[in-house]
Amino acid sequence: MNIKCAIFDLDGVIVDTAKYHYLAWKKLAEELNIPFTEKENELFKGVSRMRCMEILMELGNIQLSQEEQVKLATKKNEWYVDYISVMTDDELLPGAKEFLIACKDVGIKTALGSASKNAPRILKALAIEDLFDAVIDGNKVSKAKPDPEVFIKGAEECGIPAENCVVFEDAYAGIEAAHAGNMLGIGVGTKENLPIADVIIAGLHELTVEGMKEILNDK
Ligand code: B16
Ligand code: MG
Repeated sequence: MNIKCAIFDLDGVIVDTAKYHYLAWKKLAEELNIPFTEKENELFKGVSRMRCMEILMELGNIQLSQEEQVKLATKKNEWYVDYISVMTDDELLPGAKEFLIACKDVGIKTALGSASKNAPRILKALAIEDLFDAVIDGNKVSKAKPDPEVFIKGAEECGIPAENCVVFEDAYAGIEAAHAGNMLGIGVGTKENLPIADVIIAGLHELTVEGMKEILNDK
């Protein structure tokens, strides 16, 4: 496979925003008297805000009107935005910025493919918005991962065919989305959590662009 475009998920690949999502959902869960720990929070990773709200209702075995769900999810988001408003580039995951710069240096296009509607704000806080040729986020897609829409749009905006794109993802549904879009999926995490990934790395600090090209040449 000849790589021409690398598409990156945000939370869990470039930055660890999961801890802030966790704190905000936990605060809401407490208001609703729903037990909520880091274990339940795993279900929320890579999933859209309103789907998270539905999962929270399932966990608490409660039903709320659509209007009430939107109101509570908005409240959660306000707390989340407060948490991330003080975020700095110290919170970039190891090797992420260096890897993006190295891709640019060798002419590999870069795209963001995230479910988060807060992605532009986060990229700005981390001062990495200039390192992406395309930013596709929760504001630009109508179908959530495992649907490939977010990655297909990223490839299109970069002008690269899917067969020359690789996706970096920490969520199982994200690797499924890459495959559904005819792209290879590099799992950021463990083989146990991401058994369907084409390659597994613990983080971008483990990989050089040359190393990635070599691995992908055989795929
Ligand atoms: P927001 P990713 C995802 O980001 C998070 O993993 C997930 O926990 C969150 O619910 C989702 O974004 C939506 O975020 O409420 O900010 O729109 O992994 O797709 O970059
Ligand atoms: Mg993620």
